[in-house]
Amino acid sequence: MDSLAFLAWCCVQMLLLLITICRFSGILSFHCFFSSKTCAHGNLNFFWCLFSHLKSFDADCYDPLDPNGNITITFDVLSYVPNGYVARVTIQNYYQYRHVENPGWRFGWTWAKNEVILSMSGAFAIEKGNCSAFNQNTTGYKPLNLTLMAPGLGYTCGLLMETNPTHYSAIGGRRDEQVSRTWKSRCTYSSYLAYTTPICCVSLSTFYNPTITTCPSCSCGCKEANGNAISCVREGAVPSNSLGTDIVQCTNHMCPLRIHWHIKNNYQNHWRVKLTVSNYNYGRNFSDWNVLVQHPGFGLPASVYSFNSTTLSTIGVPEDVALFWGKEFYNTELLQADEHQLGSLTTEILLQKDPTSFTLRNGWGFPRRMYINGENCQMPPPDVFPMLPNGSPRQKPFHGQFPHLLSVLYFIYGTLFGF
Ligand SMILES: *[C@@H]1O[C@H](CO)[C@@H](O)[C@H](O)[C@H]1NC(C)=O
Ligand SMILES: *[C@@H]1O[C@H](CO)[C@@H](O)[C@H](O)[C@H]1NC(C)=O
Ligand SMILES: *[C@@H]1O[C@H](CO)[C@@H](O)[C@H](O)[C@H]1NC(C)=O
Ligand SMILES: *[C@@H]1O[C@H](CO)[C@@H](O)[C@H](O)[C@H]1NC(C)=O
Ligand SMILES: *[C@@H]1O[C@H](CO)[C@@H](O)[C@H](O)[C@H]1NC(C)=O
Ligand SMILES: CC(=O)N[C@H]1CO[C@H](CO)[C@@H](O)[C@@H]1O
Repeated sequence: MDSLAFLAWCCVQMLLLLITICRFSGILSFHCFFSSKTCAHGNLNFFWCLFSHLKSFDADCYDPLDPNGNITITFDVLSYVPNGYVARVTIQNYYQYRHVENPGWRFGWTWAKNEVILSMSGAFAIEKGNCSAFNQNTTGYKPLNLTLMAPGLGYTCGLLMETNPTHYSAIGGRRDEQVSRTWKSRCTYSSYLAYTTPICCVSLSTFYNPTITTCPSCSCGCKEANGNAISCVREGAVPSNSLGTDIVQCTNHMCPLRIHWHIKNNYQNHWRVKLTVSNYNYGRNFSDWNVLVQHPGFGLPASVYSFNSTTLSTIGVPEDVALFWGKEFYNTELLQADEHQLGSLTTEILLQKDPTSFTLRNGWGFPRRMYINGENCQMPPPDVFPMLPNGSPRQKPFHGQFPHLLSVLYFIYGTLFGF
């Protein structure tokens, strides 16, 4: 390999990171971090996905809230050298709320001929290819079978396709140059490929009804040995070797993550919600988490006290969509459960009322859909949502005449249930 070291080359541009001098065969993989929050809005509306015929399109592959989301891989061939070529590989995350968890991504491919990687910078080449199979007449074929682990399964990458060569500015912006050749591939995510069961569920409660609507049982698997049973540990019985493993506390839902939506107060012009995310996992922290809420109330300005937030533009989705994530140096990490408590994050949200649409009837005050880290959470069915008290004159839309009574009710329920 030493004799080939002179080919080492270096250059870093754009998001990623690697320069390869390519020549033989094998699978390349490297790991490294890449940007977690990339927001982009495209107008493309086509979408395909492997396995889309196996389960509902909506739930698994096509995400109507982020229809253009993709991870784009670009191979820019910068130059040809006597026995190979120098390429820059760029990975761009165009998903609005899907990031790469620890320990980071891995990316690889198979070579068309018996090429190898002679040198790389900006990433680590774990496997460089088979030097014994090296053939001096090999030229620049495009890599095949791209594989992206981010960090687990879930992504399917298309073939690398020839596109217009990338232009970049050189000499401090005074010259526009282009690379020799550019190939692009689009990788898309399917939670069906990544997880066999959901990883999250939603529970609901209100100030006006003492009944808590729990997560649907067996949302993420069942405790009992009835086919899709998963193992769990009793509350408080922390396993000693849980670090880095997915060991969840036994619950009726068996989900590692739960989001609780509590309608807390109803004021004249505002209403207040408490949002709590709980981690039932004894061996896993979630860093740079995000929570997405689809709910009609978020079109108006809202005050979010403990999380960072934004509204997302979504085309063709009737309700507003808000995205929440942690505040730096405060709660960007959702900690694992321990023997005393669950990992937890919480915020209150003060929402403005739109007098034409606001109501507490018929479950209007509950979210339509919630995601955590881009994974859909199991919602309870609407027929078990907390109801307004039966026969009460106050089941008409609330208009602020009753805040006193409601706050007393809330106080009682809040004390009983510890919201
Ligand atoms: C990937 O997403 C970006 C941003 O939404 C979009 O501009 C681009 O066309 C998409 N790529 C493909 C191949 O669809
Ligand atoms: C490497 O290539 C040589 C020659 O083609 C072959 O005999 C050997 O089995 C290959 N090794 C691996 C690990 O593929
Ligand atoms: C790689 O892709 C080619 C077609 O591009 C296919 O024929 C081959 O079976 C794939 N190999 C693997 C290991 O997936
Ligand atoms: C999660 O974070 C806590 C606190 O920083 C740390 O003690 C624990 O080891 C972490 N767990 C894992 C699995 O990394
Ligand atoms: C909110 O998020 C933005 C983007 O990630 C960040 O720049 C800003 O510092 C965050 N604010 C707080 C208070 O963490
Ligand atoms: C493209 C090219 O030059 N291919 C040659 C590679 O080497 C083999 C055998 O050494 C030749 O048969 C090919 O023509």
